[in-house]
Amino acid sequence: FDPKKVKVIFVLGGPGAGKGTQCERLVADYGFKHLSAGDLLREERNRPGSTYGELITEYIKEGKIVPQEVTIKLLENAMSSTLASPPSNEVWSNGQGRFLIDGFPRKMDQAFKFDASVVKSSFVLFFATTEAILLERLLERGKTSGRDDDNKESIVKRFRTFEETSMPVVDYYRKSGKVVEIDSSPAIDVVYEKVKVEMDQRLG
Ligand code: UP5
Ligand code: MG
Repeated sequence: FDPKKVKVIFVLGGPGAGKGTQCERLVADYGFKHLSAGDLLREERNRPGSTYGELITEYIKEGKIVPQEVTIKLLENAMSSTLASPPSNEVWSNGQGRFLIDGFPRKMDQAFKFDASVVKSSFVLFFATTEAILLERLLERGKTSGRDDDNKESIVKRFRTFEETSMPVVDYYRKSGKVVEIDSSPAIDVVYEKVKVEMDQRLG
């Protein structure tokens, strides 16, 4: 597809930081197409006949990053099918697409590959809060989410991967001035108000 026709915003932050929650609101107010890398991986794992099912299950439980080829392919496919049948809203009808890519890139090789071969992001929304808050949110969600990584053992592994592997990506984009950091400790509405201010400044 033609990268000039789309605007991509990466949404990063630790496990449970509120990426998905804030993206949902942005979809409603700004006409974004929301693509969560984690959701795409979980869908692929559940797809009958998927070659990668077992691999994805194992990586997610261990909080490790699935090899980039798999994730980038899923994102590219999802972007292509969105462009083939775009959401019916004003933004997309004007021929300009907007994507929120949630939970990606979370490893340097993914960042390099996606920037070079798919499309460069306009900026990065980074949700930051403490591990204590993240843990509380994830354990609470784990009571009903059915996600097999919402348990204490997997959560601790996800935290470690985030610090060691994903924070370097945030710092890398920070050096090029692309990171918009938002404290996601307060209530959902309070966080979203801040997100909107940043969006309005950048999207015009
Ligand atoms: N909540 C949210 N905001 C709140 C607030 N301000 N105040 C109070 N509560 C708040 O929120 C989490 C929970 O907190 C919810 O119950 C929510 O109501 C509440 P959510 O919006 O779901 O947070 P999010 O940041 O989306 O958390 P998520 O668990 O989805 O983050 P992860 O990054 O861990 O999960 P993801 O699905 O992105 O990835 C899962 C796994 O997939 C990874 O660990 C990895 O193994 C694999 N993966 C890859 O290998 N490669 C990739 O590129 C991407 C993923
Ligand atoms: Mg999420």
